[in-house]
Amino acid sequence: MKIESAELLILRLPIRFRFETSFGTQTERTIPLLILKSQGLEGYAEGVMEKLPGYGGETVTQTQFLLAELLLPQILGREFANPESLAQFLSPSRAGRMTKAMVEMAFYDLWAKSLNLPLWQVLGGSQTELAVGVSLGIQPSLEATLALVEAHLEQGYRRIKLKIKPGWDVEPVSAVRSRFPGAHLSVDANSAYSLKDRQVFQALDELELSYIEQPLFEDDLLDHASLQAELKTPICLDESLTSPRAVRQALQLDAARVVNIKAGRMGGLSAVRESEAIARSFGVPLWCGGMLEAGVGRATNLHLSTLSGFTLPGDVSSASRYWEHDIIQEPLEAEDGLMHPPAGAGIGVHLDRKRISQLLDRNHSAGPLR
Ligand code: OSB
Ligand code: MG
Repeated sequence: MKIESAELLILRLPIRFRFETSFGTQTERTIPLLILKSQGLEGYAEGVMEKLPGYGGETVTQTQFLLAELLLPQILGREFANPESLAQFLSPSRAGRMTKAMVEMAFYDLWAKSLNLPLWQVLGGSQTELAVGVSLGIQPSLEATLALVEAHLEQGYRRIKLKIKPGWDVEPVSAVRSRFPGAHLSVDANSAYSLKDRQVFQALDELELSYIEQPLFEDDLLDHASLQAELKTPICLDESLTSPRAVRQALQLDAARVVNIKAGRMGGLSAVRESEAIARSFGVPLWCGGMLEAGVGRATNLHLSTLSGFTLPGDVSSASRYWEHDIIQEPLEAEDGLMHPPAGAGIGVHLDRKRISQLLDRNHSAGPLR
């Protein structure tokens, strides 16, 4: 399939809540939306890079530069036999993983549409009823935390993840655990601690958490292994897992016993498929992470969550939690903590062009790239 042309739109969406993590507070997202065209079809992908580096270090401005100067000149007008061969073609380039992921994912959508198959089938997924959870940001008070957890448990979410940071960890998490003894609970530190903070993790280890996500810095694989050896609670890595290689090495070192998968962070869906197979071979469960995606990214996440290794509830909750008005026509909503990949070819969703035109970020030039 030949990639005939590409269009990049940069959108700005206000988030319906204030999302505080150990690395900062987000109230809106700047979302690059890539459209690849071929044979009268359009493939869509959302980028998860940020306006300013926070979580993963890649920015929207970098992405615009890489697409215009490096990646699109290489792929436009070129024939690719399938998405894996595009991923292989891109892999030697040192371009940002999130940018390459966006290109590869848009081509996956295009490819699945050309086969007239839903993306999940092309990926080799099998489970189409997906248990999902929520990631709750740091709240201004214990009362607010308890009320938010209660509201989401009442809605049926199958796992509650609490963001923690130094100074906001053992106390709020213990309070939530005492109030909701049977809840499936986890915490996410987003790399905010070091091995000097052992007592925090010893205390959290007593709270029957499903896992502790990314406690230490992203390149501290050895320190994660030494922390894991001291804990009964599994460590789940997020930021550290930037490739299938990183997944294999983390699992070989016993630096993690649960794997968070994000297609953007790992460079695309081919890397996700490889990582899923590796984790499965180690008997390690996976779940699909989230990056506050709008409808296109959320739909892609639902499709990839159908792979059989994804046995834990992911961070893929109702779109209406995040957005007053999404960028796609289809609602993507959880019911009793369950979601389904959209039916239809490719990612199975249609852009809401009118909404998108209202959201175009005037600070960024956008439009057709060839
Ligand atoms: O660490 O999982 C994370 C959001 C942005 C960046 C990193 C993370 C997150 C979340 C939110 O936890 C997940 C979501 O609701 O999409
Ligand atoms: Mg995380």
